Amino acid sequence: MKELLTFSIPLLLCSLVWSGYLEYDQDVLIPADWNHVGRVDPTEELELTFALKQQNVNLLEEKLRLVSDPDSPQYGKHLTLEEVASLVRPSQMTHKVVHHWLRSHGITNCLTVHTQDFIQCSMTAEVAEMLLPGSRFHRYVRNGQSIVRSSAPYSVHDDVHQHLDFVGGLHRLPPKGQELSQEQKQSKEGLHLGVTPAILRTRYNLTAADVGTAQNNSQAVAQFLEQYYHPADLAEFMSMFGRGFQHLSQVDRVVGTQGGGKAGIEASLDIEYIMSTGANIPTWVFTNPGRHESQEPFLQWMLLLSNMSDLPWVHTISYGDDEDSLSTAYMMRINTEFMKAGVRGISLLFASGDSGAGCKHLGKEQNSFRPSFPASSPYVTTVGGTSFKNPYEVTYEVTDYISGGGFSNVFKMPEYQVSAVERYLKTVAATLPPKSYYNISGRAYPDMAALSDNYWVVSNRIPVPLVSGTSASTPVVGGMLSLINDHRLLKGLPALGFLNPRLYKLKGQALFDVTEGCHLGCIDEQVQGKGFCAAPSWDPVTGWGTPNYPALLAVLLA
Ligand SMILES: *[C@@H]1O[C@H](CO)[C@@H](O)[C@H](O)[C@H]1NC(C)=O
Ligand SMILES: *[C@@H]1O[C@H](CO)[C@@H](O)[C@H](O)[C@H]1NC(C)=O
Ligand SMILES: *[C@@H]1O[C@H](CO)[C@@H](O)[C@H](O)[C@H]1NC(C)=O
Ligand SMILES: CC(=O)N[C@H]1CO[C@H](CO)[C@@H](O)[C@@H]1O
Repeated sequence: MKELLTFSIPLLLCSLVWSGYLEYDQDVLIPADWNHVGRVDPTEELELTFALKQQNVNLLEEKLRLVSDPDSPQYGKHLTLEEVASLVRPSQMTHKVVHHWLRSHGITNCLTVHTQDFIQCSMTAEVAEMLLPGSRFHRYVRNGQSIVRSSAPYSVHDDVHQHLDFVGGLHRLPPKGQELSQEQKQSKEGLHLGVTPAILRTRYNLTAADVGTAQNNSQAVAQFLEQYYHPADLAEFMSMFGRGFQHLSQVDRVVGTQGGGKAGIEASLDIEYIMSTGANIPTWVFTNPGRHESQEPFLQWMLLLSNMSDLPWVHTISYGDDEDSLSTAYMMRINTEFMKAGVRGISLLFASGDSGAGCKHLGKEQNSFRPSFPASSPYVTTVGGTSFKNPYEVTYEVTDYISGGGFSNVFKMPEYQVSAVERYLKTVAATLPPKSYYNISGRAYPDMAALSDNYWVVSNRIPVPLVSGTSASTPVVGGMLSLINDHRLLKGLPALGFLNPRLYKLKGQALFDVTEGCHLGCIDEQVQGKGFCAAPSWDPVTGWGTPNYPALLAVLLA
């Protein structure tokens, strides 16, 4: 289906002549599971988000490197939102040109964010289509959810082209959840060792004393689909599984609007597990189904981060899209947004995905792996998945074959991981998949991992077994990083912030190395269902491995 998009090349050529396509490589096809309702009435109000060109992005990147590198004198000297704003705020010229452009179309109903690099405006569909030549707005529905998107690529006038990164609200669909599977991998039901908070705390060496106590520590999960957690499920989960360690049974703060209806397994899982490893730490839920049908929920969350000066230190996010479905302009800009968070001392953790290396069909008997974003961003910490070697006992961990991993086709390999990745490629050279399947110069992920198989979740008041996915491992790691932040804050040290430069310098110290098993790849003659395989030290399946909490605490407190 994606191949149809090659029509974007002639469009790009003509764009040079009259007006610019900001996102010429954006996938504009709406998947068949969304039903087309029809054209949007010209008088209907839409809400679009304009990502204004920022200043000093190179300086921001350098600053992030310095505050995240434990060997730099600037380590931990994080910026406030105000300081980030004065660094990246768009130029006066950019503001003038963009505002003039909007006003000349009668668009005046706009909000901005603290960093002034996003503007969100309402306008009628008719005005939006005039403003953005090429766009044509339609309504689509799926499972009772309704969205408005453009069926064709949009362009912008030459005058504003250089002042914008992209316009949000036209193409990207609410992000896919990392498909949680709930199937059994072994045959004897009931005999499994289901993963519960007690099992995780045993495996990762958390004692009853390992709970949060600091005054102003907090952690968060973000939800984007029609996914809600129910306070009653969380309470029930904690009463069933929360014995033996002090914990909270209520969310501290919900940012955004929780819808009604049924709880989602994903939302229940995230909140129940971040609050079990990051026990007793105040927890926020960011929930954004999109206030308006034309909003992109993930982008809305990014805007919130740029508009709130007081945020939790750790955020875990269990969603992602294929890199090749998103425009480069969009991914580059979102990556800058991750830098803006990291430089403030915020740790962003993303699930690595549940399709192993992924697979993209390029042509007849020609495939390649398929990286996912934001997992492939160099400025987030990406978490893969593992299983117990023996599913009936707390043993050492092996690769969970679904664990997402590989190499980005968009982001260059960051300096902090070069030697780790080179070492891997050398160690396993003889058994690597053919080079045509992946891009050896790209950002390699995941960075670390945790158990992702056979979790117990309470959803809609019912204990549900056998829930699996990197959606599970991500909040588990997030909770443990929050506990480490807790100790750091008590000692007057800054929060961990963007962890990767420090994580890679540990070279696997304080982590349980995962060395067995391969994840999924393409089902074809060349690779026969396999992607990459775990190996000693870092690998693109489980990263550096899983946390040995007391050891990790010790090295990250030093
Ligand atoms: C950002 O926050 C300010 C208040 O602090 C608010 O007025 C503004 O509407 C917010 N922006 C968006 C896009 O919601
Ligand atoms: C942590 O767990 C591992 C494996 O379960 C065990 O070998 C080790 O002794 C434990 N304690 C510490 C402090 O690492
Ligand atoms: C490989 O990744 C680099 C960035 O690391 C990118 O510039 C290049 O286009 C990618 N190649 C392919 C075939 O996607
Ligand atoms: C991020 C966070 O939890 N901040 C809290 C720090 O403490 C003040 C005062 O108690 C709260 O208002 C913040 O929400």
